[in-house]
Amino acid sequence: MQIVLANPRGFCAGVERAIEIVERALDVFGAPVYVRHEIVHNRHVVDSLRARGALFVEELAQVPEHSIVVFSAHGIAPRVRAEADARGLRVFDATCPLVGKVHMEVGRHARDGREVVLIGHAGHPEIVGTLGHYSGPNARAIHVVGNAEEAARLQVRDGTRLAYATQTTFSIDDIKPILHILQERFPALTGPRKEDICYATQNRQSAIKELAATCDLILVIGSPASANSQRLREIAAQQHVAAHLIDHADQLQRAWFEGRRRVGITSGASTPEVLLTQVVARLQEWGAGPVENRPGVREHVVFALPRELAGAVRSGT
Ligand code: 10D
Ligand code: SF4
Repeated sequence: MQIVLANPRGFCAGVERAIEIVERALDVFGAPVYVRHEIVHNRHVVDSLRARGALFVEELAQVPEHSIVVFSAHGIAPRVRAEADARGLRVFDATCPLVGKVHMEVGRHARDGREVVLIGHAGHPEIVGTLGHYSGPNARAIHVVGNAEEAARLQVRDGTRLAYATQTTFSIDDIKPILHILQERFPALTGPRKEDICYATQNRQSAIKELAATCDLILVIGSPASANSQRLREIAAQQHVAAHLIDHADQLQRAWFEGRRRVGITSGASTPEVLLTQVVARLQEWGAGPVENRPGVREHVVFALPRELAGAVRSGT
């Protein structure tokens, strides 16, 4: 059995930055550093930071006044920032700048009086945060649409002043029929010049599609809460290739590999490379052959630390 690795895979620039923010905050201020929500949706990352003194909470009410708190990469609604300020918390915001860009778009639509279709998965923390940026007298004129059926059923107040925005990790294939239906129904629909689906999502989804075309089994390494990892598994399955999402090597089942000749492996944007290395090692213990690392798009995106944290790192306070 051959092993083929997708490229690019694993950490994106927003995840690298978010993890570094927690690590630098721990270096400068010591434990505990509170983190609102999992900094990224990966169990290994969260457990490692917890071992260093990060305390993960879902609500700021769980954070003592005047503590250090980091907001997760998925972003927050403005009311969360206001609550942090009211409680005297020192905040370092790890919201990915590309999620922040969608927040700004949605805020602008609200100010300009446009109704918004937010294409994404209802209840996901990124969507919850983005919804919060649509405020003002029109606050209820934003609608979450997750699939073509919901797009066909959508009722809006004024289809002539309608815009869309998307979750950054949505599927580049699944968005097409949704947009097609919306554009047919609401010809005046406006949107971002390019969809809000980020570069890292697009590159990982293209790479898995290419991989699935030549493999008879796909493994995606990522945690169940990770939307972008879930999308990678779905894209492989949509190509009629057996595909499993696993958190770590111990979840591998020998029966999956019977009769398989070429297994493709990738990892979500929040998955550390060490987890993939462990999966490859386990498959090789079970008799797999050498590893082919597929060529792919090179990513050069790097996001700077928030200015307040960079300053604190320099001064030590
Ligand atoms: O669930 P998800 O794919 O949105 O998040 P995860 O933490 O797995 O990956 C990073 C992606 C972010 C923060 C959304 F942009
Ligand atoms: Fe940012 Fe994209 Fe990574 Fe999300 S997946 S953290 S939007 S770079």
